[in-house]
Amino acid sequence: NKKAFIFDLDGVIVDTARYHYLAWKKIANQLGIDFTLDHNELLKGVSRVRSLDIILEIGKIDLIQEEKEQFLFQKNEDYLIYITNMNETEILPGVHKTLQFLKEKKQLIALGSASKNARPILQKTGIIDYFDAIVDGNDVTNAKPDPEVFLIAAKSLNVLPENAIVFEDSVAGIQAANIANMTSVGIGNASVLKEAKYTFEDFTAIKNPFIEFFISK
Ligand code: B16
Ligand code: MG
Repeated sequence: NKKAFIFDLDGVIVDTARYHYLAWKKIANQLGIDFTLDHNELLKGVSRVRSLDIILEIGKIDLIQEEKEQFLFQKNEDYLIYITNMNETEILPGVHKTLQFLKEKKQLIALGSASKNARPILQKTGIIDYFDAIVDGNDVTNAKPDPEVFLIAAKSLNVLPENAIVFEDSVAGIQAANIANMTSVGIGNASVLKEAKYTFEDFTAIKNPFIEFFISK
């Protein structure tokens, strides 16, 4: 059975989750909202538009559409500055080794990210050629926890959802993978990613036998 290994981007392949956080925190502070790391968990994996709405809900603030668009624009401008000089050193530990191993085993690899900035990041970090399919925020209408992004990725590789394995750092993304009937693998804190089928601190903790287990399933 053909398998697909679907990677989220932010917080899984690269530590851009930190840049998203800094850019949103600046906006929250401008709005007088005390924005914590716990709040930030709610934003992970969620689209840009939905992220702003969550921040406004936290602060119980109503904005008119023009004001929202201004903040969305500012968020992305600040984020783009953070990612301008990204390079291969920002690939998270163990990711390269895992991608390499999957390629050696002739497995299909996809990206399933909510971000509209995914492609330039894969290019800057030099790993774009590993991916047989790239599905990102420009290709979907429904944000995670909706499974759309992962379902499109599996479909474009001609792989059934039950034969897809998703690596995710966000609660919304784990939920999306579960709803899609895929195997969810949480990357990060197991007490946050409780709904994941498996959880690992990072990719250095994922050993080859774990991957081989899915390949042979
Ligand atoms: P952008 P992922 C998500 O990427 C981030 O986790 C989330 O924090 C961000 O708001 C979203 O992308 C949209 O990103 O503003 O660049 O379009 O984790 O799904 O790779
Ligand atoms: Mg993520």
